[in-house]
Formats: sequence, structure tokens, C-alpha cells
Amino acid sequence: MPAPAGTKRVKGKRISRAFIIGSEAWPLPPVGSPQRPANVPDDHTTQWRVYVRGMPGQPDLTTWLKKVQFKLFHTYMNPLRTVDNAPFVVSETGWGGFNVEIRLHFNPASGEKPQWRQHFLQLERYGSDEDRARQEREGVVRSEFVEWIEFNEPTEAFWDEMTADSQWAYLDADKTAAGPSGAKGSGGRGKGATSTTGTSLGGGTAGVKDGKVNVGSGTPAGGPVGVDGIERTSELPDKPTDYNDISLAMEADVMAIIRQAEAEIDKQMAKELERKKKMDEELKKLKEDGATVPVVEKTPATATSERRRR
Ligand code: SLL
Repeated sequence: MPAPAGTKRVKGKRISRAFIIGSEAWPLPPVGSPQRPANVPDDHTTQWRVYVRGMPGQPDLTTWLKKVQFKLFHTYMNPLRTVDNAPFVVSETGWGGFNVEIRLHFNPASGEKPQWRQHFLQLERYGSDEDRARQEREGVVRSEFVEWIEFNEPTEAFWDEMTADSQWAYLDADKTAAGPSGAKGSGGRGKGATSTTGTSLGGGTAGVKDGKVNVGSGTPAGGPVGVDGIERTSELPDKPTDYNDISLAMEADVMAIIRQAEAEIDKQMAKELERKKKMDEELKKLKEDGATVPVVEKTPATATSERRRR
């Protein structure tokens, strides 16, 4: 029986996308300061935002990501915050960090159920002495991770969308207007948070842990692809200024991901070489035994040779 229209899957295909889940935190002006936003409880010390956004220079994440729900600590008013359109960001104030549960809702054409991710809202400075000094200097604590999503045997309709050239259109559109995956930052950014000239705020070098790559550096929410008033470009600049040094930092992070993949390939190669070595040894033994030398080029080594010898 043929599959119902719209649910037919593309066999043997898989589409993976990298994206970023992160948070930024910066101090609130003290109680009594005219700069302190109104209606903020006195015990709140920090402004923060948590976000899901695309990787710079990658296809528009709104092709697959349609809605994000952020589940905040239960004492917050309306702790389940739903963001129906990009930028997928929630801005708040508070006094302590906690785990934000993040529910990703996919393009209905994908036929996929929502998925959960977690992000620890890091308010305190962290990392090496150097990292902490930089966070202090720049006035913002940023914690970002590269996440991956995989669509196995996508539906045909979804496959078409995920392979369409139009997914890159936002890179050009962003030069004149906020792009679909850019984070506009509804809560505004703290005074200190506007300085992002340094290359890295947290992790420095990207490290891979539990399938997540800690970016820890560079790109503010929306980064080069959509902070209001910032020139957008898909090119990697060679001269660092606010924001564009971030592209280079991000490139380094992507390189780290690629290097990890290369390491995996090296491992597989080493295994193959080991297998070949065993085969050669078997062959040598066979020759020494005076047996007729079989054509072993394509033969799975050990078992076959063993059997022949008996
Ligand atoms: C814990 N990590 O697990 C702590 C919880 C909660 C932080 C931290 C204010 C919330 C509000 C705020 O920052 N809470 O005003 O509702 O126990």
C-alpha cells in the first residue's frame, strides 16, 4: 500500500544540521539606580537571555525549526515561554542559574515529534582565570554549545525544503534587515554586554563533550546574522572588529568539529590497516606452508584462510 501523500520518506538519506543553544548574563544596575529596569524584584542581580539560533553562514534554521519552548525555573511567572518565530530568545532577570528545558518544534513537513534539549543558565563567571578575566572585562558571561539535529529518511516534502537554495537567502537579506534566524534580543542588552570585541568569553578553544561542542566564545545571540543595527555578511572578515571577530572564532569552532570527524576517519583507517596487516601475515604463512595461494584481495582475511588451511 503506498504511503499517504506527504509522508513518503526518502530512503537512505539523512540530513544533519548544527545549531547553537546559549545564554548570556550581565549585571543589573543596583537597587535604587535610575538605570535599573522597572518592576524587577530587589533580589534580582542579573539580566540574562537564553536562545536557540543558527550557525553563522549555515542554512537558515527556520527551515526545520518552527517554534521553541523554554521552560524556566518554576518560580518565574509563566515558566513555560513559547516563542513562535525567530529569534528564539527569552530575556529575563534573576539571581541564580538553573537548567532551562528547551523544546524544539519542527517543521510540520518533517513529520517529527518535538525534541527536548537542556541548557544550564550560567550566570557566574566560569572557566580559566583568563576566561574569567575576559568575562569581567567584557561585562557578560556567555555560554554556548553547538548542538546537532539529525533527520533520518526525511519525508520528500521536507527533503525538498532542506535542500533548497533559498535557505541561504537570509544571508543577503540580513545585510539590510533582521534575518529570520537573527536574535533581536527583546530584552535589550546590558551596557557591559555591548562590548564583544574579545575573541572568547568562556571556552576559548572549542571542546567536545557529550556530543556538544562548547563554543563558549564569540558570537552573541544573533551574532553576525542578525543583531539589530549590525552589518551582516556571509564573508569571514580578516580584521577583527566588534562582531566580525566572532565569525573567525566560530570558524575555529567549526574547524574543531571537522577535526573531530577527521580523527574518526583516521581511527577507521588504522583499523583497516591493521586488518590488512593480518591478511598479509596470513598470506605469508600460507606461502610458507606451501599451500596454493588463493586470491585474497577481496576475501575477508582470517576466517577464510584458516578454513582453507585445514
Ligand atoms: C536551585 N539553582 O536549583 C537554584 C535555583 C533559581 C533562580 C535558582 C529568580 C526567580 C524568580 C531566580 O533567579 N531564581 O524571581 O521567580 O535551587
